[in-house]
Amino acid sequence: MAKDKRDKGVYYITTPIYYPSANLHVGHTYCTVMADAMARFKRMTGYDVMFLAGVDEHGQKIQKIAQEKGITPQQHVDEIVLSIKELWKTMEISYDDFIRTTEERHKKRVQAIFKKMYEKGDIYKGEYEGLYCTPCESFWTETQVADGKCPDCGGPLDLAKEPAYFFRLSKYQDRIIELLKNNRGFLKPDSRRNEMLRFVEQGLEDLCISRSSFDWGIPVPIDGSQVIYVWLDALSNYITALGYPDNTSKYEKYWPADVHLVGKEIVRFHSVIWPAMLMSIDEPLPLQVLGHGWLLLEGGKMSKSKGNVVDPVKLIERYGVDALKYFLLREYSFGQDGLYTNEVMLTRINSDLANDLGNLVSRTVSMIEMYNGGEIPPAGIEEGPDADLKKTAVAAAGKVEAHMDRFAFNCALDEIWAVIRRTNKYIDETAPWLLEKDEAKRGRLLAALHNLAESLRIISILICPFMHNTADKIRDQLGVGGEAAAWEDSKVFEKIGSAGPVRVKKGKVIFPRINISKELSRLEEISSGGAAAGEETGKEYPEQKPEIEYDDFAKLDLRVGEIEKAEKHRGADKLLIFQVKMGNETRQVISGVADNFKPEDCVGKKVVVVANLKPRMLRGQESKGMLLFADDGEGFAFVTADASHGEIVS
Ligand code: ME8
Repeated sequence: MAKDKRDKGVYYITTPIYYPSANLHVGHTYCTVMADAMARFKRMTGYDVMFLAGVDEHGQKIQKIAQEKGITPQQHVDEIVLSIKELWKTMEISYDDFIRTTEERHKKRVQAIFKKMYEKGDIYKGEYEGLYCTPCESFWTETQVADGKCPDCGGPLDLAKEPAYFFRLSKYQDRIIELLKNNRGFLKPDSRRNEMLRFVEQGLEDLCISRSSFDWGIPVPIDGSQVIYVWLDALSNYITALGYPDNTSKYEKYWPADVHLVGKEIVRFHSVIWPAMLMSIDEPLPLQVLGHGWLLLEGGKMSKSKGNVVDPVKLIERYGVDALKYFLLREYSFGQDGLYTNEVMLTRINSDLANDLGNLVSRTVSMIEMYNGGEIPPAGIEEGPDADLKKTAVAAAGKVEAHMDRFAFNCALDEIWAVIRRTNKYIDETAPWLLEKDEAKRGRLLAALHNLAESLRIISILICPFMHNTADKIRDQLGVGGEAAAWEDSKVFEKIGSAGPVRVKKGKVIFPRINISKELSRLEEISSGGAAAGEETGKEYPEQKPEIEYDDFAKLDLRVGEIEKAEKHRGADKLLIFQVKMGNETRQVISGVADNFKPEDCVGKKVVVVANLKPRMLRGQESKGMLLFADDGEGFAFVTADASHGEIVS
C-alpha cells in the first residue's frame, strides 16, 4: 500500500493521455505546457518529480478512423503518435515517462486491475442498452440526454445494445459524495466540484466497462469476446505507468499522484469513475484533480472532431517554442475558458517579450559593453531607486511560489513581469547615458549597471520553469551561462560577479518585434493553405523601389544624433516627437512610428538623421529633418550608428 507522501519531496503530475485520432492542436499543447512548467518549477524548487504523459490509443473512435483511412488501427496510431512525440520533443516537454496504451506493460496491468475488481465482486455481466457518443467514448442514459445529443460535445449519439460487463459504480456513490464534500482540495476549481457533487447526488448508475461490437481494445481477461471499455483502460495509465500492480517500486514512491491535470470535460471521469475504481482495488486516491478551461475559437471549443483547430507546429515555426509557451501560460486563467485569436497572441509576444523583456536584455548588455568595456561592475553604494529595485527583485520568487501553489501561471508570470518592468523603469530613472557624460558620476554609473545586470540575473532564474531556452540565452549574454540557474539564487541581490569578474557578450535579439498587421495576413494565408511549410519564418521584405542615381543619394546630409527625449504627439496617434541631440544643437524630429516603438525604448539610441530635409509642420509641431528607419524583413528598425570610428593603421 502506498503512503501519504505530501512532505517527502516527491511530486507526481499527469496530463490526460490524448487520443491519437488526429494531430494535436493548441488546446492539448496548453494543458501539456502547464504540466511541463509545473514539473520544471517543482524540480527547481527541490522536488523529485515524476511527470507522466502519453496516449490513449484504443476505442471505437480510433477503430473507425483507421477503417475510413483503410489502414489498421495500429498503423494509424503509430503514425499519429510519432507526430505527437515529435511535437513534445520540439517543445522540450520534460516528461519522465510517456505511456502508450498499446504497450504490453500497460495491457497486462489493465487486465490485472480488471481481475482485481472482478474478484472483489464489483464486476458483473449484463446487457447494455443505451446511447453512446463515439467522439467522447461516453455512455449516456435517456434521462441524461435532453435533445438526442451528447451532453458533453453536442454530437450525435449511437444506440448500443450488446452483452457487456458492468462495474458497480453505484456501490461507491456515498463514498464519492463524501470525498467531494469533505475533501475540499480534491477537485478544483470549486465550480467543478459543485457541478460534480450535483451530478453524483442525482444517483450513480453502474457503469458499462466492456464492449463487444468492435475489437480495438484490451481483451477482458475473463472473456475473450469482449474488450475493456476505453476509459477504464485509459484511467489506469496513471498507475500502470508506475508498474502497478506487479513492479511496485515506482508506485510506492510516487503514488498517489499530487495532481491529475485535465480539461473540464473529462473531470467527471477523473473525479467520479477513477476514484471509484481505486476504491474498488483498495488503493489510495490521487490528492487532486484540476480541471482547466478550454481554448475557444470564435464559434466554440477548438476540437479535433470539429476540425476548427490551431496547429501549434505552425506557431512554433514562426515565433519559437518559448513565445508560444509564454503566451499560453500568461494569457489564460486556469480553470476559465479563453478565446484564442492570432491578434491576441501576437500582441502579447510584442508587448511582453519583444518590448519588455527583449529590450531590457539588449539595453542592459549594450550599456555594459559601451560604458564599461563589457565587464559587469561590482556592487556600488545604494542610492535613489536602488532599494526599490532590489526589494522588487528579491521578493518575486516567494510570490511566484504562492501563485504556483494555485496553478495561477498567469499571476506568477505577472510577478516576474513586474520585476522586468521595474528594471526597465530603473534604466529611465538612472539614465546611464547621461551619467556617462560626467566623470564625477562614474561611480553611480557603475552601480546602476551592476544593479541592472543583477536584476536581469534574477529574472533569468525566475523565467526558467516557463521558458528555459530564453533563460539560457539571457544567461549566456550576461556571462553566467556556465552556472546552473538555481531557484534560491533568485532570492539574493548582489550576487553577480561575487566569485570573480563576469563579462557580458551581446547576442542576437531574443524576441524580434513582429509586424502585427503583416503577420496577421500571413497567418490567414497559412490557415487557408497558402504558405509552404518550412519557409523562412516571419521575414518578408517589401518589393524594392526603383533604382536611383548616385547624385540623388549625394543630396542627403546624413548625421548621427542621440535621442534625448521621445513622446507621443498629442494630436496624432501614429506620431512620435523626438528631441535629437546633434553636436551643440537639439532638433525636434517627428516620425510616424508610434505603432512600432514605445517612446521610452527610443531614448538613448544613436540614430541617423537626414539633416537637410525641408522642415514641415505636422499637426501643429515642427519637424526638422527625418530619422532613418529600414525594413529588416520583420518591420521597421531604427538605423542606428555605431559609436566607434575606424582606425587606419599604416
Ligand atoms: O479526452 N482547450 O483525450 P482528448 C483546452 N483520451 N484544452 C483542450 C482543448 C481545448 N480546446 N481540447 C483538448 C481524452 N484539450 C482522453 C483522455 S485521460 C485518462 C484520457 C485538452 O484527445 C484538455 O486537457 O480528447 C482535454 O481534457 C484533453 O485535451 C482531451 O484530449
